[in-house]
Amino acid sequence: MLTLYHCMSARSFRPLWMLEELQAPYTLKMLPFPPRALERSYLSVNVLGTVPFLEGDGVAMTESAAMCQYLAETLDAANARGLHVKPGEPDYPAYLNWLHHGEATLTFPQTIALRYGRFEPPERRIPQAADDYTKWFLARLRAIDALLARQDFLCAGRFTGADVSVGYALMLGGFLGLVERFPPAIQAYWARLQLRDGFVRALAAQEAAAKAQGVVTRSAAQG
Ligand SMILES: N[C@@H](CCC(=O)N[C@@H](CS)C(=O)NCC(=O)O)C(=O)O
Repeated sequence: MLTLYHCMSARSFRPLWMLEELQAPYTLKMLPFPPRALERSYLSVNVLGTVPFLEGDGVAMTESAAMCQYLAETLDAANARGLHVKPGEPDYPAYLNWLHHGEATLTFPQTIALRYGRFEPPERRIPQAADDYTKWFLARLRAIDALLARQDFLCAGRFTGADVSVGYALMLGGFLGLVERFPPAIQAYWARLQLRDGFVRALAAQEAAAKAQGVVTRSAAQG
């Protein structure tokens, strides 16, 4: 069975959401944030000290977008849930693009905004960096805005792992207080994603696991 190491609403929410969409069995190990400082023993599991870490059945992965792709491909071989877009489908290139866009283009600037606006002690904060990278993130929403103005999901005419990857960046945008600054099509898309059973179950799963494992239930990103 797969084990997912997770901090409340951190990027590890991506594979957690995927596991819930797929209704797959898994073990959820909750960690305080940042584990590198607050749970030093975790470094012997993942030398980077980051979450997510997915292990079991020959798996040892540290990248959330790659996990979305891996889980969709391997846990739903018949693709009954449609979360994976196969190489033969016309939207396969778009699928890979948006899957990686969620982390590489959208989440990257958010983490700078969070670090220099919120996580660092006050004397080390850099308001200009936080502000600039918030604007960077909002400007990078332009590409998905153009798409979502004319379709419900990012690609293939259905909900896929790419929506989980990008959806998590929007969730983090919510923690940064930016939802009102999302363009209307993205606000509507984000509202739709939050209604999904898989998303609701993932929220409940992390809450229940945190309580059971004695980890605080508030995400560090919520400030
Ligand atoms: N590119 C990686 C980034 C992983 C990452 O940096 N995770 C953050 C949480 S959102 C983390 O563990 N930060 C704690 C630290 O850097 O010590 C992914 O998409 O999974």
